Parts: sequence; C-alpha cells; structure tokens
Amino acid sequence: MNEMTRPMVCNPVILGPVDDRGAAARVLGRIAELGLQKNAWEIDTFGYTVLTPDQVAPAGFTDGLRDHILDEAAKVSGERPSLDSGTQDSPFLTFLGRTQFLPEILFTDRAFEQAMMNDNILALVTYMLGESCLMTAMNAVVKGPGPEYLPLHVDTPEPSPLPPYATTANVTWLLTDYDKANGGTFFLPGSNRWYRAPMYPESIDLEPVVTPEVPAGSVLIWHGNVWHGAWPRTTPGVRVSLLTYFARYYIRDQRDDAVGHYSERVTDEMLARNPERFAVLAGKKRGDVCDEQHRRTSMFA
Ligand SMILES: O=C(O)CCC(=O)C(=O)O
Ligand SMILES: [Fe+2]
Repeated sequence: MNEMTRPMVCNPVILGPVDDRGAAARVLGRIAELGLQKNAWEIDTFGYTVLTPDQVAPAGFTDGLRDHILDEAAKVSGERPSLDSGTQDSPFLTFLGRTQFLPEILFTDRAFEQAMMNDNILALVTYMLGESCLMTAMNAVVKGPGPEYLPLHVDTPEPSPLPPYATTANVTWLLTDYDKANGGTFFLPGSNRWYRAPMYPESIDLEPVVTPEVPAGSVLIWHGNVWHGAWPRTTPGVRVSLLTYFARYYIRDQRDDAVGHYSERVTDEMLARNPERFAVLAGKKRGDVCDEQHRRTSMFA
C-alpha cells in the first residue's frame, strides 16, 4: 500500500515518522555519554544492574545518608539502631520483613533530593520509563534480624500479563553491605521477560535465585517486571537502605493519603533549589495534551 491508498482514518501522529521531539536521541545519547550501556543492557537482559560506589557519589555521601537515616529512625523509635550489634529479632514488622520504615525521609535533609537527582541513576530510570516519569516513593528502610523473608514478586502494579516494557523501576541505595546473611535482595535473572508476576508456589521457590553481593555505597536498579525478594537478616546489626520507586507518568504515586502525595508536599523552596526535572519527578509538572500524544508514540518521551 503506498501513501496515496493508505486510508486516512488513523491518528495523524502515526502517519509520518514517529515524532518524539528528540526524546529517544536525548535518552540514548545520555546513556552513551555517561558510559552506562552495559548497565542498560543488564537491565534489559537480567532485569537488574548494580552501579558501583564510584558511579554514584563522591566518597562520604552514602555514609552521610546512612547516618542521617539512623538519626531519623532514633527520632521515631527512641533508640538509634546499632549497625553491627543486636542479635535480637527486630521489633518492627512490615510487608518488607523486620523493617523500620521511614516514608518522610525526603523532607528531612537536602541530601535525599540530591540522591533523587543523581545523573547516572536518572539516565537509567529515564531509559526505562521515559522523560515524563515520576518518583512515586522514597522510603528509608532499616532491617534487623528476624525470621521473615520477602517472597519473589514484581514491583509493577498492573495485573499480568505485564507490558513488555517497564512501567515501574526500583532504585535502592545500599547503605550497608548486601549479601544473603545481611538480608539482601535476590533476583531471578531474565524473569523481566516473562511479562507476568509469579504464582504463589513460584514465589516461594527460592532455589534458582541469584543474590548480588554488593558493598555499601552501591545502588541496585531493577526493572519493575523482574521477580525479586529479600532474605531474612541472620547477622547482628541492621541493613540500611534508601528505597526509591519510579513509574511512568500515568501511574499514581505510592504514598498514603495520610502522609500526602509528593505533588502536594514538595515545597517551593525544594523546587527552587533543584533542576526543573525535580518538579516533573514530583508530579508538579505534567505537560499538556500534546505532550501526552507524543508519549503514546515513544518509549522515551
Ligand atoms: O528489601 C528488599 O531487599 C527488597 C524490597 C523490595 O522488594 C522492594 O522494594 O520492592
Ligand atoms: Fe519489590
């Protein structure tokens, strides 16, 4: 069928070459510019990748995040968790296991805004979710010893079958060492390409999982479709992490109405001291209907 006989009934956006207003060139160009091709390939192939400490922040930055989280944990519970002692089962229990969960952490120190705006992380998140994506949650998590593990699951909120592209991504700053005994995260590499969540018997079959052994200061990034979970911590002390979640722009943020959504909570001061992208990530700046039309034609817009 040539141009003349093609029926003119479809959306005009798809008649010509895709016009993504340069999104693909910008997003893929940024991956190349920052040397993140291997990380992008690992996300596509295995469903997750690790950024090494020198890929994310100057020395000392992540120690600062960790100490700040321990201070905040102490304000909530009255006791500062010890990094390396304390073999008693942690008194805190959430859906993530024996964890103290701090959903207000973004508002406690500018360093958390800097973590959110990290260049290498945002380049990989944008590669998965497009330039219009949102940060849907940031929670500090302090995990102590206890018997519970987190079964395999996906982070994508849709029912299965899942879209073959990412609609959510998880960026976890590891502020203490991660491995099996420390209660680290495990993965089923390549399960991001199965496009479905595990059934219950699959979710508790941990025999085939892989557990990254990664030092404090690294960042684990995963595709929302990859099957993953976490081991119980069996060593003394605590695992400290900063869990951040990102999603395509049409997905609602994960925050409770009670704590308030980022679009309502970020202050003018926070917006003023950050790059423009911060407002987009916080859901303050969504674009217009034209932007939405372009997003329907491009993974990266
Ligand atoms: O705590 C962990 O290691 C995994 C947490 C998790 O599955 C998540 O944040 O989606
Ligand atoms: Fe998860």
